[in-house]
Amino acid sequence: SAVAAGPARPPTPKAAVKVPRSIDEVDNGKVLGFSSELSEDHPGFQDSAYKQRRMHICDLARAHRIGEPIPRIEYSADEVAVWGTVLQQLRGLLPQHACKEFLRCWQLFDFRADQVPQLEDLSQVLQAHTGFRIRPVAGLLHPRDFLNGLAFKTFHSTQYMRHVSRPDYTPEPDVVHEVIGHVPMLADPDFANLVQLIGIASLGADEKQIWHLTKLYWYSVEFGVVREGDDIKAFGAGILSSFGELRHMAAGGARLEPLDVFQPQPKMSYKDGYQQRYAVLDSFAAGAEQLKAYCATLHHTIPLDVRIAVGLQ
Ligand code: HBI
Ligand code: FE
Repeated sequence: SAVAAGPARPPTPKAAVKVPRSIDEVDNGKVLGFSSELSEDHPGFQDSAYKQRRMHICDLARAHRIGEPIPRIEYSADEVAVWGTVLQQLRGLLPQHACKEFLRCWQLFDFRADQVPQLEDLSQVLQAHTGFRIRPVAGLLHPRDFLNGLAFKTFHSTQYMRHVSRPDYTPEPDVVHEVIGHVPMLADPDFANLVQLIGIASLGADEKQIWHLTKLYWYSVEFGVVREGDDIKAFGAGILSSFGELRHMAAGGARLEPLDVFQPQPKMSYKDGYQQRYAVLDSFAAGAEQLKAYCATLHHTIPLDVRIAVGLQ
């Protein structure tokens, strides 16, 4: 009866979201993507030597600790050939279709077709320009951990190569996507600031907010385009690192809509070919202003020491 049940209990509070106080507290072990077995739609599914190689590189990532240099990988001739093929193809399209920030930062890196860049070297360049660092990871990281890492100016990057049978395609992030798509942009201060703000918004965010931020990340860092006068240029890594997607963008293959971080974002599509829609920024500074305003509407509190650690006033 009501009497025997005693006074009503306050509703059980939702499990508190853990806010990491430094990058060491961001877990890089919860990987959502492919396990060692891959799956039927992965180009390396039937190639046991490939799976072993990929797992070996993933194991190195799992063993890595912040502060240690990122292990150098001796890439095989096949792996270098894949890298070289993609680099050569993209070199034909990027000068015309990548944003000016990308092209400026690209020159810092001096990529060569006969050598896969080492994450440790790239991380050093980024640290010198924007303070961003690279942390190796074994695959698609849990969105909360991935986004939290950005708050601490840490970009989690895979280090294994896509399968040699499909230089133009990968169903998961790989070192080509990270190095060509993400790394140069992270050397640009305005872009780096925007990315860090997405990360800061994720600290202590609830699951719904994490999902919204995942979509904002998708429609900006992965598939964003930016206005340059009358032109539209690519800054999203999913465009910059894909010959097909770049041509699709250049041909006006997707509709363009201004990015509005307060609006619900469209469903993301990973698998059905090229993007049907790109979100447009007027500039990275304008995108950052929007994100700051969005952060101010999030009602969770970030502990003071974390606010200081990430440079929030
Ligand atoms: N993990 N390694 C890696 N690379 C990404 O680009 C990535 C990720 N985990 C989640 C993720 N991207 C997005 O779904 C957003 O949550 C940011
Ligand atoms: Fe990516």
